Amino acid sequence: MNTDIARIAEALDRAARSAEPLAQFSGSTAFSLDDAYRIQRASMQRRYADGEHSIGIKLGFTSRAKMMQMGVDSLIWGWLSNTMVEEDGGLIDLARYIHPRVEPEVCFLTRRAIDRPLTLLEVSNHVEAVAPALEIIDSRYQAFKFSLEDVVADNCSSAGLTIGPWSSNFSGLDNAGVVMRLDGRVAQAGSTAAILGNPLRSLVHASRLLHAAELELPAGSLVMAGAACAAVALYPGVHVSVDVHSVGQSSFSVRGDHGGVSHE
Ligand code: OOG
Ligand code: MG
Repeated sequence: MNTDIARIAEALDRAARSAEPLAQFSGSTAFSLDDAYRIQRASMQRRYADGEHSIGIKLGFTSRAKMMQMGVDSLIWGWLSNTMVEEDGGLIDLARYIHPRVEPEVCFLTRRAIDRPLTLLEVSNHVEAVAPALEIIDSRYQAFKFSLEDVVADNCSSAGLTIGPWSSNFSGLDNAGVVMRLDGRVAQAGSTAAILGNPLRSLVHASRLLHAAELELPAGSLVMAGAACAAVALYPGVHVSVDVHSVGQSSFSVRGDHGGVSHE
């Protein structure tokens, strides 16, 4: 299996860098969920070896809307690296993505290291700030189709993100309205309550998952809580914004001059 882990990690890393999709692995090479996380770490190690560094983690499938959209029903997590951050309010080039989708999220900034399983009460003491965020997910698999093991191996489709201004207003975060607009029209709307009943619960789950993996997350890390609503495909020229009630806004525009080349 070790050679398979290295081989699959390399293929996924190459697919991400070249923006060329590949076939799912789980159909041909069966691997366990534990092995999928090993592949994820091995592919991130390749990026770190080339000078990238981790800035935190993301949770996936923390809402019913996302589970149903993708046909996957387990909470998953992956790594965020410094090169994934796109400028808030900036211009995004689709050329570095395969078939990107955008989804509305909230992002947390940790104040203390997450080094043990935390309760919901304890989590608040570990968080410095919250921000509205947009996550750009981009599966490295053809047609954005995958099994649970495939998507975990693929670092949970992590590809890009924008983070709006940090806020220390946590009141009402358990049921804050979320609206994502494409070119000013509402594309997805919901509530942060859709994220495990309270997005702070994403941190509770993160603390347990990190502990089980014998990992610690240093203070000053980002944690993306997972999307409250389904993801929407990006296209050249579109302007995307998210508004999280009482937290704030984040937005970006996609360059209009990329031909929208499909690799499928
Ligand atoms: C996997 C990533 C899921 C979320 O917020 O639920 C995720 C995918 O949908 O491709 O980021
Ligand atoms: Mg997400």
